[in-house]
Amino acid sequence: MKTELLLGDEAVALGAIHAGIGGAFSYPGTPATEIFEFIQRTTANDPGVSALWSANEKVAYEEALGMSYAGKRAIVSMKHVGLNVAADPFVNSAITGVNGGLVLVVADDPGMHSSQNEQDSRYLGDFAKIPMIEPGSQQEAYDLMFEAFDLSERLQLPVMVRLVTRLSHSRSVVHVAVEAPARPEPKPRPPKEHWVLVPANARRRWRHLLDIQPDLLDYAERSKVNRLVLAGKRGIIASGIAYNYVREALGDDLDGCSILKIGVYPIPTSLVRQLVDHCDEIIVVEEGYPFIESRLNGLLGLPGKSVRGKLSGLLPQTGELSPDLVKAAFGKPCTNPQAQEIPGRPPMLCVGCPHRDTFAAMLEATRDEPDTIMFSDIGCYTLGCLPPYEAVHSCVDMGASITMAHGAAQAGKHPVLCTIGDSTFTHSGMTGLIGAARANANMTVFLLDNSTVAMTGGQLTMAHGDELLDIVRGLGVKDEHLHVIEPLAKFHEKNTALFKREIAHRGLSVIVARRPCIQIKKPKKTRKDEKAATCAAT
Ligand SMILES: Cc1ncc(C[n+]2csc(CCOP(=O)(O)OP(=O)(O)O)c2C)c(N)n1
Ligand code: SF4
Repeated sequence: MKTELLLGDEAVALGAIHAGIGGAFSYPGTPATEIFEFIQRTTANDPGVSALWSANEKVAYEEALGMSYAGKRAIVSMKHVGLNVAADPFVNSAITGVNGGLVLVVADDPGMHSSQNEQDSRYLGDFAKIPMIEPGSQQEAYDLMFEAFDLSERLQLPVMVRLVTRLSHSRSVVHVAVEAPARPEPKPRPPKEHWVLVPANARRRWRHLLDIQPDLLDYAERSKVNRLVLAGKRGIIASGIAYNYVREALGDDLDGCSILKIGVYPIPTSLVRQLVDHCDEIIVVEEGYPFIESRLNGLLGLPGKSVRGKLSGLLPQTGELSPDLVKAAFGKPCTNPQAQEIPGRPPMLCVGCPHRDTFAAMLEATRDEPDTIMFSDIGCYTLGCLPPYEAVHSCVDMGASITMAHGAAQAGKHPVLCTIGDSTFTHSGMTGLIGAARANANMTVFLLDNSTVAMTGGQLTMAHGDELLDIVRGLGVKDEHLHVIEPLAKFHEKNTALFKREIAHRGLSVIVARRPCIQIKKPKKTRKDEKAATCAAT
């Protein structure tokens, strides 16, 4: 073994490489982005591993599933809301089953450091009825990837590994293998009707998934990761990274408590029962929603026992946990100097950002139309909601700008504008534009082509420049109302005049605002050149 200083994301990535993956699939999203980036960097010269960004999370999941069906191990990684996008293949792949090990790594973002919500992916894993692994440290993140792939192949199910921001983005020394073991041979194909979800097959496969649930539970009960220590009458259940918070908060006092550490799901029922039988009081400490606590309480609570955690108000239900919050829950003084308030530093569009010039012209073009609705999407341009522009009136989910604008146009509103970036457009804006073009909806789309996925750190975009334009045309947008502008202050008058004309047009217009993000040195290559670009970089 050797030691490396790794982020939680990197530990997962290295674990996956050492477990013998044939491919990694992902769409950028904080705090999961570094998983894929590490694999892409590390395997750039290894023809046995393919690592290309995907157009969105559903695409990434399906590409990984295809690789698994073909018999190879695959990792697919995404942020928590990405799993909403990938929910359809995710849930159904539990019914078809997998072939080569398929591990889905989802990074949740409690506290919403850079997300639209703080949903807890354990509910989706539970819903799909698959095993889940929740590492509590960078070392576990590395070690448990081997287990995740083995388990996936043994049960022929996808396995979810759940991370949270604090683990994904903190570094620690990790003991890792000196070199990767030989990649496993591709697995032979199972009966092909497993994969064809017509009702007759799907009913059989669904029954099978229900029938193997006891095997999942048995695995969780026996897993070394789930550890029960019986001592005093105060019992603690702590999962994932929250276990470390409990250790830090209680120090030596932990010795007087009984504790169950959970890192593998389904929740190990018999271990929980032993703890509950032994203790009068149980405190549940978990990052995210009160997933374990609500199961423990059921509908009617545990008679004669006190169960406390987020539901009871002992710990907050919103935001991220911390050792200090856990200390407070156990009645200990907060001693961590880091808990001192750090003044907030709100994000803003960079000075010189192309989005600034587009917003400035949009605002001027609609100055006499106070009822204008400006739908938007997710990317750097979302910051246009802040002064001085306040030109972003909605940000709901990726791809929602064009579709919501179409809905408002169908409601008879005018003017209806929307802004969407190049990456969000190819993620899920394109499908909405087909409908808007077919309906010739009375709205103006501003496609902000800055040649990169800026908000998540400047990853490769699927299409930009003329390629993007070709896509827009291919979706049915007519040349008469398709324009390219350069968002620069010196073109402000000209751009504003064009915007006014197109907004007045009763039908669909698309204006592509094309200028690279100033944080990238030159326009990024598109996915077509990705492998070559990656190889050249090493
Ligand atoms: C479902 C989902 N996946 C990923 C993300 C992370 N994310 C936020 S914005 C963004 C893309 C931004 O790129 P683009 O639309 O081109 O705008 P830019 O930031 O370059 O202005 C991504 C991937 C997210 N918020 N939601
Ligand atoms: S990173 Fe690029 S796109 Fe984002 S605000 Fe800065 S200049 Fe604009």
